[in-house]
Amino acid sequence: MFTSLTEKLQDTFKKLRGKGKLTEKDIDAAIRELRVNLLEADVNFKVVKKLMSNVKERAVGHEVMKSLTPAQQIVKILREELTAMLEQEDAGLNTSSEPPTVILLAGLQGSGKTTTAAKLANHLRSNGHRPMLIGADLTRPGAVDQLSSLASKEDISFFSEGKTPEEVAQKGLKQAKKSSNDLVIVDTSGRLHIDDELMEELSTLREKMGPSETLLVVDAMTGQDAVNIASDFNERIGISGVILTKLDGDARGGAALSVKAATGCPVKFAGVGEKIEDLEPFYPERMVKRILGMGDVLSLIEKAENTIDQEKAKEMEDKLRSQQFTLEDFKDQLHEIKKMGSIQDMLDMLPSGMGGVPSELKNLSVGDDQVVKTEAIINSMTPEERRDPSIINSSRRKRIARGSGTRVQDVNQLLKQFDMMKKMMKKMGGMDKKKAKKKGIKKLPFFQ
Ligand SMILES: Nc1nc2c(ncn2[C@@H]2O[C@H](COP(=O)(O)OP(=O)(O)OP(=O)(O)O)[C@@H](O)[C@H]2O)c(=O)[nH]1
Ligand SMILES: [Mg+2]
Repeated sequence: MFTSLTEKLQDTFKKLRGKGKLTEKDIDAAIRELRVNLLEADVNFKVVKKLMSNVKERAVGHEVMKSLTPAQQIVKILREELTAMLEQEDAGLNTSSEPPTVILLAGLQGSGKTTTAAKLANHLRSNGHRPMLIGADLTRPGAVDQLSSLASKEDISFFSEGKTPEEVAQKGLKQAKKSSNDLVIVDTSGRLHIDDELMEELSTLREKMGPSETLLVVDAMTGQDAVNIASDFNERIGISGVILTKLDGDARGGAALSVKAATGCPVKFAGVGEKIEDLEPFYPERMVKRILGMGDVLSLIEKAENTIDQEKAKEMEDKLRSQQFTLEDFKDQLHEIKKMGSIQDMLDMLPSGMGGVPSELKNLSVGDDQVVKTEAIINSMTPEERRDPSIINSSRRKRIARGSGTRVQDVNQLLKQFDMMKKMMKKMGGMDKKKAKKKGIKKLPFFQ
């Protein structure tokens, strides 16, 4: 993603790096280069102009921090200006106070509407919604089947009955009400170009459905075209936001950097691959970090969170709340933790102040070996022992160690860790859900 722009920017920064103090001439030269970098990345020229004038003003002015080299200073300013440019207050999705909320997806042919519809449904479901997908693309043969098979693969409700797009959508909405889906996502047909027929179809759908969101799906790789398409759609039917797809294949970044500034439409989500989980909310800071080549730890964490089996997490949460967390569940959970990397990674996501995370727990490594060992130990226990570890006396410990090919110390350690984990969970499990969410505990897989 953004590789060519990032490389160019880094080259420009490298040239500045050796300098102890930047003169106005150095800054001018750097800004000229940055301008070329951005234009080559297909960033809208008006956006580049504004951005560079802001950077220059601040770089030449008195804003110099002692702790930074002049080159770092420029990176810092550019980073802040880019972030400010991408920042949007209206980034979240609007929902209807009278469910089901309607989300209408629009866009040109092949932009990624159908794929994005399924990704979005999956994303929203993991945020607690009960979405239904409505296939209202009756133009392209196979379009309905494409969405229906994505839906059934992911076990998402699906509807597509009717002769016209609006009939399908309206019937779908009725069905959603009946089956208590709180949200519908309507996939519509695409065209090669913006034409009157498409606009009419979409306008009718908007009128009849009263969507809370009309989201334009655009291919980020088309750069400036994406900006023009967004402007046109916005003028003709009015859109509430943009979903940029195929950012994973976009080396230049022009669309990501320009759409908001050039059209005023917020970018709400980014498609970053072909798989169902490859959709993320558009976070300006992260985008900028990626563009400037600063890595993106946050996104990685979030990805890991989303790979966690949602249903299992829900089940786990219920068990935790009712204090029925057993060693069997602990064993299952180990696999989830492993997906995160380590238990340390998971615990690090707890808000500080939740406190009292015992160091023994922190040190619990969850490499493959450890998981295998822990599983072996738990497998060697009787169902009764798994339910109630307090009955595991020293002779039972010996038997379990023998049975699992481990040492008694290993069994002891596991039991101790389990006990602590349970205590910690109890503390959180007792908290009401809202409070836990507020404290950020929802980040813990159990609380998703
Ligand atoms: N790499 C990548 N591919 C994507 C992304 N989003 C969609 N695609 C691919 O783009 C192609 C077109 O996607 P569709 O969802 O069928 O596009 P559409 O807008 O519904 O197309 P029409 O219904 O023909 O208008 C598919 O091969 C998708 O897998 C993305 O974020 N990254
Ligand atoms: Mg489609």
